[in-house]
Amino acid sequence: MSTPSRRILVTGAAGEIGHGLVSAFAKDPDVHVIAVDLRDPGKAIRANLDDLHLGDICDRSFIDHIVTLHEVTEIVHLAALLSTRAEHVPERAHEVNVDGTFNLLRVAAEQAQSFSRVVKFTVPSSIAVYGLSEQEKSLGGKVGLDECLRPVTMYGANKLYCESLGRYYGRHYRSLTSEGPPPIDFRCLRLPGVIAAETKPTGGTSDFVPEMIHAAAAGQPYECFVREETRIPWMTMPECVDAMLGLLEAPALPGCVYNVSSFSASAGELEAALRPHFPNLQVTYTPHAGRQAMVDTWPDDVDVTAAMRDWGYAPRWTLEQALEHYIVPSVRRQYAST
Ligand code: AKB
Repeated sequence: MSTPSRRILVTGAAGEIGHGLVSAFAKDPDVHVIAVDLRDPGKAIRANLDDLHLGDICDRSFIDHIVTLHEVTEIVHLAALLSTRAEHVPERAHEVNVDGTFNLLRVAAEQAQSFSRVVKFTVPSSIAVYGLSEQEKSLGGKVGLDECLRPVTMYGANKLYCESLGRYYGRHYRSLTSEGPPPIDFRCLRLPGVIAAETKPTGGTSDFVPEMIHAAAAGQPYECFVREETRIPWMTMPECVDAMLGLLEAPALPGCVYNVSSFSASAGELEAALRPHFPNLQVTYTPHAGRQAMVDTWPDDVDVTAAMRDWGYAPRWTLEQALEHYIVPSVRRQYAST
């Protein structure tokens, strides 16, 4: 049997995006998937992996060993501490989100140089890189890729820095001395709030929408930790996985960082859209001052035209379509079987 030409290292494979991506990769016989996570990703994900290594991305010799052992050709770096979790342990968040990413970029660059071939490096960023003032937020509308980049959270600051670090490795690495092309093909997707019906989120500040959906399906009341009118952009998990794959598979790109989003909705709009599907839904709003302040600096919506123009990204669903085609049937199925 010939060796698969794509050997992809996926960090954070046990998480929600990891699950979707790994099962998509498993369909391609030309892809060998090597996963890294702190915890065992469970049977379903394990079945789609060629190799699994349990360990910490902050441990450079561990990463170095795996990348060299498998002669990794691509890295999909999903491991991160999300915004709410990161505010509780900001120093640890910096280690994981920044030092971990730096380790991977550094090892990827060494790997590229050893084999004289560019290593593709794809990573999610987040709307948390934005930091709108009260006045900017009050204007509403779509915010551009390069506007209002003043994050107020550790997670947002980490992600914004990693966008720059990736751009450096991808476009400007050792610009004074190096003659060849940069060692990394760096691609970064700035994600909105992502809604997964299969798993309950933890550690994020956009969790209020997925939490409300899961409470609705479980027939439980939901106490929302932000105000009813709190609005940010969203996409569902299948759309997120498709967007990651679209970015990953695209030929050479003019940009490094792209916004994606399917629709913009407030907590109250989601509640109203859920009610026809779950008429007994009970939602109360008890804003948590700290989490509200964080989400208030994130845009209502983002401009996705660069992604549409450069690699054919197309938002798939409106809120109502997302509920009808994915969220409601999937979440119902899940709670019917528990
Ligand atoms: C979070 O809430 O931290 C994430 C994000 C918006 O990146 N879901």
